[in-house]
Amino acid sequence: MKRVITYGTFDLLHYGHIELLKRAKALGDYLIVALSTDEFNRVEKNKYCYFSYEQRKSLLEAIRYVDLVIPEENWEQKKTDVHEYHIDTFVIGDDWEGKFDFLKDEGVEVVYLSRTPEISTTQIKKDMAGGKDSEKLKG
Ligand code: C2G
Repeated sequence: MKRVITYGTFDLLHYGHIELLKRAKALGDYLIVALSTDEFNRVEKNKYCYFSYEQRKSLLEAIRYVDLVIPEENWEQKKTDVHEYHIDTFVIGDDWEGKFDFLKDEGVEVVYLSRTPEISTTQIKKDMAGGKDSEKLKG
């Protein structure tokens, strides 16, 4: 059984996230998502989520590609997570290209997948804030 892990905030879940999770699962048999907690997002990523950790967790658990959701509470845990969960492959979007190559020293394959263009949680928030004037929301 090939075990894959990925990390992220996954707020306002969208098709870019789904495409990432779908491709991540295709690299193995079991996919773990380490989901950034509200505190980690706020303190370390300066992200303020629309959905709480528990809400984001339940959304991810409803996705067919996801087998387990665990909390991401700090930057350092990846090094121990890969051993604790017997991970074969670490996967993340290529906006992080090169940032996690150190995991290769832990015997883990590191894969950076292309991001899905034109969609992001930030863009969704901007478009929704723009209301009827937003290009995206023109009926
Ligand atoms: N993603 C994507 N395409 C998009 C948007 C996001 O492929 N249009 C991917 C990101 O590259 C990431 C995952 O979806 O692999 C989750 O994205 P975020 O929630 O923005 O995660 P991020 O804040 O990058 O957190 O320790 C690592 C961090 O927790 C990663």
